[in-house]
Parts: sequence; structure tokens; C-alpha cells
Amino acid sequence: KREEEAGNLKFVCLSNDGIDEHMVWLIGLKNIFARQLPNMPKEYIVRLVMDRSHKSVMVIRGNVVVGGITYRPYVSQKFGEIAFCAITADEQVKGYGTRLMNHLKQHARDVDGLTHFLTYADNNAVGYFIKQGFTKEIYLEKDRWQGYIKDYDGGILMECKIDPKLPYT
Ligand code: SCA
Repeated sequence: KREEEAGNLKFVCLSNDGIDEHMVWLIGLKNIFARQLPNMPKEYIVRLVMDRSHKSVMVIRGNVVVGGITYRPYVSQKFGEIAFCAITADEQVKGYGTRLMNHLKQHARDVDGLTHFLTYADNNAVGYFIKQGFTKEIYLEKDRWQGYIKDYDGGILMECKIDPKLPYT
């Protein structure tokens, strides 16, 4: 059973490029975010997920989106900002969130050329982010990110350094 599932599991990273199949996945991901992040305004979620300067790493099983992470790469600054991260309710705590983050790090380093991630984590997600290697201490020089990401009430700014060599996937 596990092998069957592994066989049709895939991780993709894409943005709103007008390809039908990609649009269907992004809409599915938007719906997961809307349900799992009830404090986020739905219009805001739609706007960022569909924004062409954001990318989404998604885990797809069969042809159905199970979860994903939407981020904005600031290539000139070599960091990315994670906007949303969620796994659909009945698939949580099965390891997908961790695998997703590892695919994100690999893609961000090897394709976007990033060295760090920043995110405003909400309180109940801090534990998850710590397990993914994020810290509440911000080591990245302020002039690399100040003015790029906006302050956000009720969130805790967290940082993750991407290892330059480690194979993440
Ligand atoms: C999972 N873990 C947590 C946790 N969720 N620990 C503390 N707090 C949580 N909320 C732990 C697991 O027990 C496991 O630990 C490890 O983290 C990885 O588990 P996993 O199975 O890989 O995680 P999974 O459930 O697949 O995904 C985690 C995730 C999901 C948080 C994405 O549970 C989810 O969608 N939750 C609801 C939405 C959410 O809170 N999203 C993050 C919001 P062990 O390895 O020790 O077993 S923050 C966000 O989107 C940014 C937006 C913003 O600014 O707020």
C-alpha cells in the first residue's frame, strides 16, 4: 500500500503560468490554505497564490493537491519569504510537511540561488518551523531583507539558513 502511494506522489514547484493543469493545482492549494489558515483573508490568499512573482511547491498525489508552500523569491537579495504553508486536514502529521519543506529548500537553493528563508509564523506553527530548522533569531543582515518583507502583526519572524551543499531530497 505504501509503495502504491509513493508511486504516484510527486513534488512540483511552479507559478501561475497559464497552463491549465497548473491552474487547477494552484486553485486546489488556495482552497487548502483558505481552510487551514482561517485568520488569513481569502482575497489575500488568492492574490498571492496567483501572483506571478510567487511560486508554490506542491505535493500532488494522483492528480490531487495534498498541500503546499507558497513563497516569494527575492533573487537579488538571495532570500525567500514563505507566505503560506499547509497540508490538507486528513493528511497532516504523516510527514508531508517535512518533505515539502525539504523540496522547497532544494529548489530555492538550486534553481533560485537563495541562501535563506524568512517567514512570519503564526504562534501555533512555530513548533513546526523549529523542526524544519527555523530559528527565532535573525542572523541575516537587515539590509538584505528590510523593506522587502513587510511587518505583520501577530506573527513571529523566523529564519532558516539553507545549507549550501546538503542533499535535501
Ligand atoms: C506538525 N508538527 C508540529 C505542528 N505540526 N509541531 C508543532 N506544532 C505544529 N502545529 C510536527 C510533527 O509532529 C512532526 O514532528 C513535524 O512537525 C513534522 O510533521 P509533518 O507530518 O511533516 O507535518 P504536516 O502535518 O505534514 O505539516 C505541518 C503543517 C500542517 C504545519 C504544514 O500540520 C498544517 O497544515 N497545519 C495547519 C496550517 C498551519 O498551521 N500552517 C502553518 C501556518 P516529529 O518529526 O517530531 O514527528 S504558518 C504559515 O502558513 C505562514 C503564514 C503566516 O505568516 O502565518
